[in-house]
Amino acid sequence: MRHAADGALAHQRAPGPPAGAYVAGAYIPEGLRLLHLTDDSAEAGRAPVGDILGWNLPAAVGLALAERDSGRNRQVLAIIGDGSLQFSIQGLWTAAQHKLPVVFVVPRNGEYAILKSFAVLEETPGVPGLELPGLDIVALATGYGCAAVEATTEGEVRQACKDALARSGPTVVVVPVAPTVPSLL
Ligand SMILES: Cc1ncc(C[n+]2csc(CCOP(=O)(O)OP(=O)(O)O)c2C)c(N)n1
Ligand SMILES: [Mg+2]
Repeated sequence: MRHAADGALAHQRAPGPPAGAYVAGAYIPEGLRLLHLTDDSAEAGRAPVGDILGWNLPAAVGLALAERDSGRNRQVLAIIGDGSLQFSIQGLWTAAQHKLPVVFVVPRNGEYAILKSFAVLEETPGVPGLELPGLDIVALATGYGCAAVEATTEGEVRQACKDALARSGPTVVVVPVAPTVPSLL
Protein backbone atom coordinates (compact mmCIF):
# COMPACT_ATOMS: atom_id res chain seq x y z
CA MET A 1 0.00 0.00 0.00
CA ARG A 2 1.34 3.36 -0.95
CA HIS A 3 -0.07 6.31 0.88
CA ALA A 4 -0.80 9.60 -0.77
CA ALA A 5 1.29 11.40 1.83
CA ASP A 6 4.41 9.47 0.84
CA GLY A 7 5.00 11.88 -1.99
CA ALA A 8 4.79 14.85 0.31
CA LEU A 9 7.46 13.48 2.59
CA ALA A 10 9.70 11.77 0.08
CA HIS A 11 11.59 14.97 -0.53
CA GLN A 12 12.99 15.17 2.97
CA ARG A 13 14.48 11.69 2.60
CA ALA A 14 16.68 12.43 -0.35
CA PRO A 15 19.42 13.30 -0.90
CA GLY A 16 19.89 13.76 2.84
CA PRO A 17 20.48 11.12 5.46
CA PRO A 18 18.91 7.70 4.99
CA ALA A 19 15.35 7.24 6.05
CA GLY A 20 15.27 6.79 9.72
CA ALA A 21 17.28 8.62 12.25
CA TYR A 22 16.91 11.81 10.50
CA VAL A 23 15.24 14.72 11.55
CA ALA A 24 15.47 17.75 9.83
CA GLY A 25 15.22 20.37 12.41
CA ALA A 26 15.26 22.75 9.56
CA TYR A 27 14.19 26.30 9.92
CA ILE A 28 10.77 26.93 8.54
CA PRO A 29 11.53 28.40 5.11
CA GLU A 30 13.69 25.40 4.27
CA GLY A 31 11.22 23.01 5.81
CA LEU A 32 8.38 24.53 3.90
CA ARG A 33 10.19 23.99 0.66
CA LEU A 34 10.96 20.42 1.65
CA LEU A 35 7.29 19.84 2.21
CA HIS A 36 6.33 21.77 -0.93
CA LEU A 37 4.36 24.19 1.15
CA THR A 38 5.79 27.20 -0.59
CA ASP A 39 8.04 28.21 -3.44
CA ASP A 40 9.49 30.92 -1.24
CA SER A 41 13.06 31.42 -2.33
CA ALA A 42 13.93 33.73 0.53
CA GLU A 43 17.23 32.93 2.13
CA ALA A 44 16.70 30.27 4.74
CA GLY A 45 18.69 29.35 7.75
CA ARG A 46 19.18 25.64 7.98
CA ALA A 47 20.07 23.73 11.06
CA PRO A 48 19.91 19.99 10.52
CA VAL A 49 19.75 18.38 13.90
CA GLY A 50 19.68 14.90 12.82
CA ASP A 51 20.91 11.39 13.02
CA ILE A 52 21.23 10.57 16.69
CA LEU A 53 18.07 9.22 18.24
CA GLY A 54 16.93 11.21 21.23
CA TRP A 55 18.73 14.31 20.04
CA ASN A 56 16.53 15.62 17.30
CA LEU A 57 13.42 16.59 19.25
CA PRO A 58 15.17 18.44 22.10
CA ALA A 59 17.50 20.06 19.58
CA ALA A 60 14.49 21.44 17.74
CA VAL A 61 13.09 22.71 21.05
CA GLY A 62 16.46 24.28 21.85
CA LEU A 63 16.54 25.98 18.48
CA ALA A 64 13.14 27.48 19.15
CA LEU A 65 14.26 28.71 22.58
CA ALA A 66 17.36 30.25 21.03
CA GLU A 67 15.28 31.92 18.34
CA ARG A 68 13.09 33.43 21.04
CA ASP A 69 16.00 34.51 23.23
CA SER A 70 17.85 36.08 20.32
CA GLY A 71 14.76 37.92 19.17
CA ARG A 72 14.96 36.41 15.69
CA ASN A 73 11.81 34.42 16.37
CA ARG A 74 12.02 32.13 13.39
CA GLN A 75 9.80 29.10 13.65
CA VAL A 76 11.28 25.63 13.62
CA LEU A 77 10.07 22.66 11.67
CA ALA A 78 11.30 19.22 12.63
CA ILE A 79 10.64 15.99 10.75
CA ILE A 80 10.96 13.09 13.16
CA GLY A 81 10.29 9.39 12.51
CA ASP A 82 7.74 7.66 14.71
CA GLY A 83 10.43 5.49 16.29
CA SER A 84 12.85 8.32 16.77
CA LEU A 85 10.13 10.40 18.41
CA GLN A 86 9.81 7.96 21.30
CA PHE A 87 13.41 8.47 22.44
CA SER A 88 12.80 11.96 23.81
CA ILE A 89 9.09 12.52 23.43
CA GLN A 90 8.90 14.36 26.75
CA GLY A 91 10.47 17.33 24.98
CA LEU A 92 6.98 17.96 23.62
CA TRP A 93 6.02 18.97 27.15
CA THR A 94 8.84 21.51 27.25
CA ALA A 95 7.74 22.91 23.90
CA ALA A 96 4.17 23.17 25.12
CA GLN A 97 5.08 24.74 28.47
CA HIS A 98 7.18 27.41 26.75
CA LYS A 99 4.61 27.86 23.97
CA LEU A 100 7.34 27.37 21.39
CA PRO A 101 6.34 27.66 17.73
CA VAL A 102 7.68 24.30 16.59
CA VAL A 103 6.00 22.10 14.00
CA PHE A 104 6.86 18.45 14.45
CA VAL A 105 6.01 16.41 11.35
CA VAL A 106 6.02 12.72 12.20
CA PRO A 107 5.98 10.19 9.34
CA ARG A 108 4.33 7.19 10.95
CA ASN A 109 5.18 3.90 9.30
CA GLY A 110 4.76 1.79 12.44
CA GLU A 111 8.30 0.45 12.26
CA TYR A 112 12.00 1.16 12.50
CA ALA A 113 12.34 1.09 8.72
CA ILE A 114 15.99 2.01 8.54
CA LEU A 115 16.94 -0.87 10.81
CA LYS A 116 15.04 -3.27 8.58
CA SER A 117 17.05 -1.89 5.68
CA PHE A 118 20.26 -2.51 7.61
CA ALA A 119 19.10 -6.04 8.36
CA VAL A 120 18.74 -6.64 4.62
CA LEU A 121 22.15 -5.10 3.95
CA GLU A 122 23.78 -7.21 6.66
CA GLU A 123 21.91 -10.33 5.58
CA THR A 124 20.47 -10.84 9.06
CA PRO A 125 16.86 -11.94 8.57
CA GLY A 126 14.38 -12.10 11.42
CA VAL A 127 15.75 -9.26 13.57
CA PRO A 128 13.19 -8.83 16.38
CA GLY A 129 11.78 -5.63 17.79
CA LEU A 130 11.56 -3.56 14.64
CA GLU A 131 7.78 -3.16 14.60
CA LEU A 132 6.07 -0.20 16.31
CA PRO A 133 2.36 -0.98 16.29
CA GLY A 134 -0.29 0.61 18.45
CA LEU A 135 1.22 4.03 19.05
CA ASP A 136 -1.42 6.77 19.18
CA ILE A 137 0.92 9.67 18.55
CA VAL A 138 -1.84 12.26 18.33
CA ALA A 139 -2.99 11.19 21.79
CA LEU A 140 0.57 11.19 23.15
CA ALA A 141 1.26 14.67 21.79
CA THR A 142 -2.05 15.95 23.13
CA GLY A 143 -1.20 14.48 26.50
CA TYR A 144 2.04 16.46 26.57
CA GLY A 145 0.09 19.64 25.85
CA CYS A 146 0.67 20.05 22.11
CA ALA A 147 -1.86 20.61 19.38
CA ALA A 148 -1.88 17.45 17.28
CA VAL A 149 -3.50 16.29 14.08
CA GLU A 150 -3.25 13.43 11.63
CA ALA A 151 -2.82 14.41 7.99
CA THR A 152 -3.24 11.71 5.39
CA THR A 153 -2.91 13.41 2.04
CA GLU A 154 -0.40 15.83 0.62
CA GLY A 155 -3.00 18.61 0.76
CA GLU A 156 -3.81 17.80 4.36
CA VAL A 157 -0.14 17.87 5.30
CA ARG A 158 0.23 21.31 3.72
CA GLN A 159 -2.89 22.61 5.43
CA ALA A 160 -1.93 21.13 8.79
CA CYS A 161 1.48 22.80 8.61
CA LYS A 162 -0.04 26.12 7.63
CA ASP A 163 -2.48 25.87 10.52
CA ALA A 164 0.40 24.98 12.82
CA LEU A 165 2.39 28.01 11.73
CA ALA A 166 -0.54 30.23 12.61
CA ARG A 167 -0.45 28.98 16.22
CA SER A 168 1.79 30.35 18.92
CA GLY A 169 2.59 26.96 20.46
CA PRO A 170 3.82 23.59 19.19
CA THR A 171 1.93 21.28 16.86
CA VAL A 172 2.52 17.64 16.01
CA VAL A 173 1.42 16.60 12.52
CA VAL A 174 1.26 12.84 12.19
CA VAL A 175 1.50 11.56 8.61
CA PRO A 176 0.74 7.89 8.02
CA VAL A 177 3.14 6.51 5.43
CA ALA A 178 3.41 3.05 3.97
CA PRO A 179 5.79 0.70 5.78
CA THR A 180 8.61 0.01 3.36
CA VAL A 181 12.16 -1.29 3.50
CA PRO A 182 14.16 1.10 1.35
CA SER A 183 17.42 -0.12 -0.10
CA LEU A 184 20.53 1.45 1.43
CA LEU A 185 22.59 0.93 -1.70
C1 LIG B 1 21.44 6.88 19.70
C2 LIG B 1 21.10 6.06 18.49
N1 LIG B 1 20.74 4.77 18.63
C3 LIG B 1 20.42 4.05 17.55
C4 LIG B 1 20.48 4.59 16.30
C5 LIG B 1 20.14 3.73 15.14
N2 LIG B 1 18.91 4.10 14.45
C6 LIG B 1 18.95 4.87 13.36
S1 LIG B 1 17.42 5.13 12.74
C7 LIG B 1 16.68 4.22 13.94
C8 LIG B 1 15.20 4.03 13.95
C9 LIG B 1 14.44 5.07 13.22
O1 LIG B 1 13.07 4.73 13.17
P1 LIG B 1 12.02 5.82 12.78
O2 LIG B 1 12.33 7.06 13.48
O3 LIG B 1 10.67 5.20 12.98
O4 LIG B 1 12.29 6.09 11.23
P2 LIG B 1 12.03 5.13 9.97
O5 LIG B 1 13.34 4.45 9.69
O6 LIG B 1 10.95 4.18 10.32
O7 LIG B 1 11.63 6.10 8.89
C10 LIG B 1 17.63 3.72 14.80
C11 LIG B 1 17.32 2.85 15.98
C12 LIG B 1 20.85 5.94 16.19
N3 LIG B 1 20.89 6.58 15.02
N4 LIG B 1 21.16 6.67 17.28
MG1 LIG C 1 9.35 4.60 11.63
